[in-house]
Amino acid sequence: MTSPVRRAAPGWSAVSGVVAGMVLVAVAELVSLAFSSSSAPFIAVGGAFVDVVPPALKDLLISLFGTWDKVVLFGSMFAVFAALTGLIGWIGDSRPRLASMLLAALGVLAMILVLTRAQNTVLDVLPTLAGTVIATPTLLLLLRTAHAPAAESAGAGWMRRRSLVGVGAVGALALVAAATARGVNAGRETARRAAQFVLPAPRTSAPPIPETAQVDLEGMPPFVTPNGDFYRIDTALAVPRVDPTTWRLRIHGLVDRELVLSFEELLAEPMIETNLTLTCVSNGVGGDLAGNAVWLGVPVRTLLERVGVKDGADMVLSRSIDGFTASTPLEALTDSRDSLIAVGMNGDPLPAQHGYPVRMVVPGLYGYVSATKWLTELKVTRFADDVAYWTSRGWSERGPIKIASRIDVPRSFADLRPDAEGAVMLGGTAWAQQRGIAAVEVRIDDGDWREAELGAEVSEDTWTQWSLRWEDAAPGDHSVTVRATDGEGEVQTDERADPVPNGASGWHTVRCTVV
Ligand SMILES: Nc1nc2c(c(=O)[nH]1)N[C@H]1C(S)=C(S)[C@@H](COP(=O)(O)O)O[C@H]1N2
Ligand SMILES: [Mo]
Repeated sequence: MTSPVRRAAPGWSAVSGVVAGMVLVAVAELVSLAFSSSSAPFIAVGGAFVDVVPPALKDLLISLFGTWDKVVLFGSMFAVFAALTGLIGWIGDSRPRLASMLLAALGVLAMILVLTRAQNTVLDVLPTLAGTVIATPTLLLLLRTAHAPAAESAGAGWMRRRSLVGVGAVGALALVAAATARGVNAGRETARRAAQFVLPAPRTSAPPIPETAQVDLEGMPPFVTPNGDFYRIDTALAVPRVDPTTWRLRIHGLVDRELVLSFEELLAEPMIETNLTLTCVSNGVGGDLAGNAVWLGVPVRTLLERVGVKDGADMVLSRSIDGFTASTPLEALTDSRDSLIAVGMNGDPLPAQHGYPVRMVVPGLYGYVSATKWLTELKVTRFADDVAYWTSRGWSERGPIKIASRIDVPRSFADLRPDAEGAVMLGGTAWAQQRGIAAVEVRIDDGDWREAELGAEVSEDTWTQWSLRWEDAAPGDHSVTVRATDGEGEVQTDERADPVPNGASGWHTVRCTVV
C-alpha cells in the first residue's frame, strides 16, 4: 500500500506539537500524584531554574511580583514550553521522526533535572518517563492527522483535525485536574498531620501583648500577623511535605557527640515562646516582606550545649529537606537571644508553607541566613568551610537586619480628608530586631522632623507601630517621609541601598493629597 499524497499544514503541525507537549506534562503530572510533588517535571524544572537565577533577577522578580513570583514563574515556563513544543511540531510538519526525537529529548532533559533535586530519588523520574513514552507516539499520530490528504475537502479535513483539538482539551483538563488534586491533597495531608500532635505547653510563655501595641487606625496591619497572611518567601515551588513520624533532626559537624532527634523527642524538650518579627532581605524600602508572630520552640542553645561545640566553629549551616541551606553565625545561636527550633506559630503547629513540622527562627538576622523551614539538619562548621544557598548566589554570608521604618497609612497617592480640626492621622511600622525601636520621626514635605507616638514595645525583637497626628494638614499635594532610631541610638540612614547583597536601606516616602 502506498500512502496517499498529503498537503503540508505547518500551522496544524505546530498545534500538534503543543498538544503532544501538553499530553506529556498532563500524564507526568497525573502519575506524579502517586510520587512526591518534586517528581512533577514542571516543579523540578522550575526548581532547578530558581536555583540558578542570578540574585539581581530574583530580587527584581520579587520586587515586581512580590509573593506572586511563583505564579509568574509557572506562567512563563508554560509559555516557553508551549513555544518549544510548537516549534517541534512545526519541524515535524516535514520531519516527523526528528520532531518525535526532539520531544523525547525534552523529556529526557526534564528527567535529568528531576534527578538533580535534593529530595528526589531515581524513582521520581517515572512520572516524566511515562509522560514522554506516551507523548512521543502521540505526536506522530497527531502530525499524521494534521496533514490533509490532497483529495480531501475542507470540511472533512476539519472533522479530522477536530480530534487534535479534542486531545488537546483532554490534556488540558487532565492537567488542571492533576494540579487541583495536588493542591487539595497537600491541604488535607497537612491538616491531618497537624491534628496528629498537640503543641506542648511552653515552660516560659511570651509576655502578653499589651493592647496599646496596636495603633488604632484604619489601614494599620495587625500587630500579630495571622498565619494565613504571613509573607512567604522560599525557593520551593511545591511546598515540601514532611512526615513528622519519619522526620529527624541531625546535629553534627564540629561537635563532641552527634545527635539525632525524632519529632517526639523534640516535643519532649522544654519549650519557650517568643514574640519575634521575621524579615526578608529582599524587602525593599517600604515593603511588606516582614511579619510578626508568637513562636514556640526549643532554644537552639540547649541543643548545641548537649552536643558540645568544638573549638574553631563559628557557623551553623542549617539544611532543609529540599536542599536549601542557611549560614547562621554560631554566636547568634549560643548567646542570650532566643533562637528557636520552632514547631508552633501563633498557637498552631507551623503551617506547611512556613516550614511544617520544624523550622528555625533567629532574632536579628534576615530569614535567608537563619529561618530555615522544613529543617532536617544542623551542621556546626566554619564560614571558611561551608557556603549557604544564597551566599553562593551573590548575597552576603551574614545578614543582620537593618533598621527599617514604613508608612502604612496613608497608602501612596491617597486623597486625605482632614478631621474637623484640620488634622490627618498617619501611622506605620518600624523594626530593628535585637536593638528595638527608640524613636520614629516623620517629615512632611521639607519641614522639620516631628516625633511620632510609639505603640507599646513588646520586645526589642518585634516591630513597633507608630502614629502621628498631622495637625496643620494644608490642602494640596504632600510627601510624607519616615525614619526610625534604634535602641542603640543609631538613626536610620537615608542612603539608598538595594536589597542585594545584604538588605535595603533608605527612607520610605509616600505621596498623598490633602483635599
Ligand atoms: N527551606 C527553606 N527555608 C527558607 C527559605 C527557603 O527558600 N527554603 N527562605 C528563607 C527566607 S529568604 C526567608 S525571608 C524566610 C521566610 O519565612 P516565611 O516564608 O515563613 O515568611 O524563610 C527562610 N527559610
Ligand atoms: Mo528572605
